[in-house]
Amino acid sequence: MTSPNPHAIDTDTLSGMKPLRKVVYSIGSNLGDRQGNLQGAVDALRDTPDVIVVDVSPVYETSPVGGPEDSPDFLNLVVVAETTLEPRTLLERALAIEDAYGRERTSHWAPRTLDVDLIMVGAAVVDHEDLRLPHPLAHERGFVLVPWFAVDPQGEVPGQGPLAALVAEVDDAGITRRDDLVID
Ligand code: PH2
Ligand code: MG
Ligand code: MG
Repeated sequence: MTSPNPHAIDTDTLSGMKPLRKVVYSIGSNLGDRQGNLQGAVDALRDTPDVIVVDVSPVYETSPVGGPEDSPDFLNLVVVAETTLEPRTLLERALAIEDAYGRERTSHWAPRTLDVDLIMVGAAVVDHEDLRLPHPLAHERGFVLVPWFAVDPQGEVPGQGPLAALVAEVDDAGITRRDDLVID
């Protein structure tokens, strides 16, 4: 809230504090030790300074959307966290985590050991070649919306609306919850 007093001291600025913003990641794997890769990505996010993991969704087995004809099924989950980091720092961290799990950057849709996608960072709107926020396809992807809604039923995709409404519209064929695959 803006103070009615224009001379009021902004204590947040004085103390160097940055606001905590909600950050949502979609994580997927369809190559190698899929569950191990997801666990590693979650561990790496938990180990990231200034990222506080709030919720990890259940694991879902999902049919590949796009990609080559013979693309294997994915395991997907969503991580909800709070952070003081900037979107670009969060993206760099995501790419570093992918690299640590043997991600090869061949073709855009090739099967991958690990994909860590930034879905939203607070109300941030970013439109750069390598970073778009909110993720421009998140609101129509069941493998993002279904896991996310399971842990954040009040959540929203900024500019697109509540998850509850988006999930109700999305095609959830080929999305199976795998409660036998537990991520710590
Ligand atoms: N990721 C993609 C393309 N297609 N399909 C599923 N089911 N899960 C994904 O994570 C996924 C995808 C691009 O990153
Ligand atoms: Mg992706
Ligand atoms: Mg990606």
